[in-house]
Amino acid sequence: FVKFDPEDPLNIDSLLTEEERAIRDTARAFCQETLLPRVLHSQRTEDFNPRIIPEMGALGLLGPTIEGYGCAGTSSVAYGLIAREVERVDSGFRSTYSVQSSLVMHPIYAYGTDAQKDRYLSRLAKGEIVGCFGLTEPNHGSDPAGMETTAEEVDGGFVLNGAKTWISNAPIADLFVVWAKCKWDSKIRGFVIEKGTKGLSAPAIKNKLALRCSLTGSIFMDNVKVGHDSLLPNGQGLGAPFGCLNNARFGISWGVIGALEDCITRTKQYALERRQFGRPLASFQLVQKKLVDAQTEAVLGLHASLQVGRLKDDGKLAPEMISMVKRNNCGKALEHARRVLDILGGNACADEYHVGRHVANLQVTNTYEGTYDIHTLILGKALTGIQAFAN
Ligand code: TGC
Ligand code: FAD
Repeated sequence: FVKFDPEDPLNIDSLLTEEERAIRDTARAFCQETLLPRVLHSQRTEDFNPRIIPEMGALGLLGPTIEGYGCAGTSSVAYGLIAREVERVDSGFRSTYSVQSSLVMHPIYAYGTDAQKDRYLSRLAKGEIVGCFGLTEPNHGSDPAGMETTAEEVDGGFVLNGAKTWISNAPIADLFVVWAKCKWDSKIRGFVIEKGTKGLSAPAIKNKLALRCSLTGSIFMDNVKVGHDSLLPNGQGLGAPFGCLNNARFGISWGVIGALEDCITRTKQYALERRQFGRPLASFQLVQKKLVDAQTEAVLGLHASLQVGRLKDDGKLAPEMISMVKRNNCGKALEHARRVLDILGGNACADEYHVGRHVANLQVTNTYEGTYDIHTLILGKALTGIQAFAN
């Protein structure tokens, strides 16, 4: 037998390439040395540090799976490993990262013209400009098909009207990827709108209970006139935004495990040091059970995401596979982060112990990009052949 390694219980290291391990180590060093020291300030003040995005860009972490345009051209697993390291520090930092990589760079790369790719991708990869992705509306979250935002063709381009809400990065975005129903054929299409366009505004949503390290805002479009070159021509229908969500949901499935792993590491250390009834907390069976249950779910979730990543890169992906790992890993991370939080006793209330912040954040990760229950229904439809979303 080999010695059991509690840091890597099922030896995921042996399933990664040398390049993936190197990328993970680079990301981990950056996140622990540069992001972690800033997290409490951002959490307390909701003050987003804009340096983070160019710092990630300088390390080649942004849009890593894209080929060309200064991007690294990595595997999907490497993208997942980066998300895990970023979210080990905070889900909000990972949100900023995911939106830029999967929800802004990906649609331009997959659905954009060569001119759009040349204009935006390398600047997004360097983090010189920041993007956001507007799908959710005040009246349409889980059912984006009902969106009310419209695009109308006019002389010289399009006019967009509507509102989006709960949009990550919107208040600092230079570039807005916005999804609208086109009046001429009722199909949903993506538009790239630059900051400063007349009629476009993106006020921040303040005083959030969670994800305080990333900025969130609304997008208001009041007769926003854009040229024909703002349309993403190579994607139409809801499948286009869902194509982006597949990538982001995949990254979230890795990221939330990073957050859970951080909760386990911190509460285990606390349990070893804190004594009650003359013994360390770690010596009590109930405390050990909480830690072991959490560790088991974290490692099973990680290996499932690894398998989905490999299938994705081999062209053998079904979107339901992503629903399965997004749903399961977010649900398990929230449940077990909440359970190990108990180990901190009264100190669970203190932000410098970090675990309570992860628990609050994980409620959001269990909600955005399709709630836990929506992914249940996606999988329920695949399992039974019957859709249960609507009449
Ligand atoms: P439905 O009829 O099932 O599908 C409509 C069309 O879309 C296609 N499709 C997909 N294509 C690619 N990948 C997928 N995963 C796809 N899922 C569906 C489908 O084939 C169909 O194509 P076509 O050609 O036949 O038209 O759609 P529906 O209206 O019944 O909706 C079903 C439902 C509930 C599953 C869907 O609307 C859904 O997933 N709702 C959740 C909404 C959501 O995830 N919103 C995310 C907003 S973005 C966000 O939260 C970013 S947070 C970022 C951060 O900060 O990290
Ligand atoms: P609703 O759709 O109103 O759902 C409310 C509840 O009803 C949920 O529990 C849901 O599961 C349940 N429900 C809904 N329909 C059904 C059904 N048919 N059967 C059973 N139960 C159902 N969106 C973006 O477009 N871009 C972003 O960058 C972005 N960032 C976000 C950042 C944060 C911090 C947050 C909180 C949200 C963000 N979102 C973003 C929005 C997010 O995707 C939505 O909140 C999410 O999709 C849920 O939509 P909703 O809030 O309208 O909830």
